[in-house]
Amino acid sequence: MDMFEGVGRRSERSTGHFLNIGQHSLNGYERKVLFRNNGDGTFTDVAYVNGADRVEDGRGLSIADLDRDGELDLVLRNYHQPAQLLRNQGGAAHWLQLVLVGTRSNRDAVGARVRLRAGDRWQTREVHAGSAYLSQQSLVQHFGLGDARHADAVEITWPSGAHTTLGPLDGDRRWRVVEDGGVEAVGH
Ligand SMILES: [Ca+2]
Ligand SMILES: [Ca+2]
Repeated sequence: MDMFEGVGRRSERSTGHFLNIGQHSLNGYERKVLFRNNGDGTFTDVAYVNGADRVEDGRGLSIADLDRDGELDLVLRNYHQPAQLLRNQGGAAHWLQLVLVGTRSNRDAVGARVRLRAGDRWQTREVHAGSAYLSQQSLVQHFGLGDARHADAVEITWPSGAHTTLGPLDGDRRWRVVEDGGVEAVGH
């Protein structure tokens, strides 16, 4: 997966300006970074070319596909500065999203582990409650498929210990999967 890291330093409460504590600062006017997963164990910072290298005093971060176009967007919560929405206007890569509904497990399926294979590439995601500082990411599990139009296999391990195996599943769709139940497309 790709990673976004919000860094910043405390701004003065009344003016919103950054405090200048000179060389005593453990951080500084750091710009935020957005790491692209190169798929070979390395990452490249692509924040500048994507306009994500913000300098506000960041705190919370939520990642969700807010406009349902298959691209993950970012919501940043800043300290004494307005929140920001970084809307992803990326490329034409394929994707697949899963909404997990627990029955024997908790309804949001928090704790579930999902493995997805597209071609020879495996990806793993886990459903978390609380994903960043004072923040919650979407419970919809998003997988980038790259050039693949579908997922060959999806394996879900539910918190109850139950297993669900699916596939192939068409990409560029959101699928709803019920524990001990069926799977249905719930949107594009
Ligand atoms: Ca989006
Ligand atoms: Ca978009």
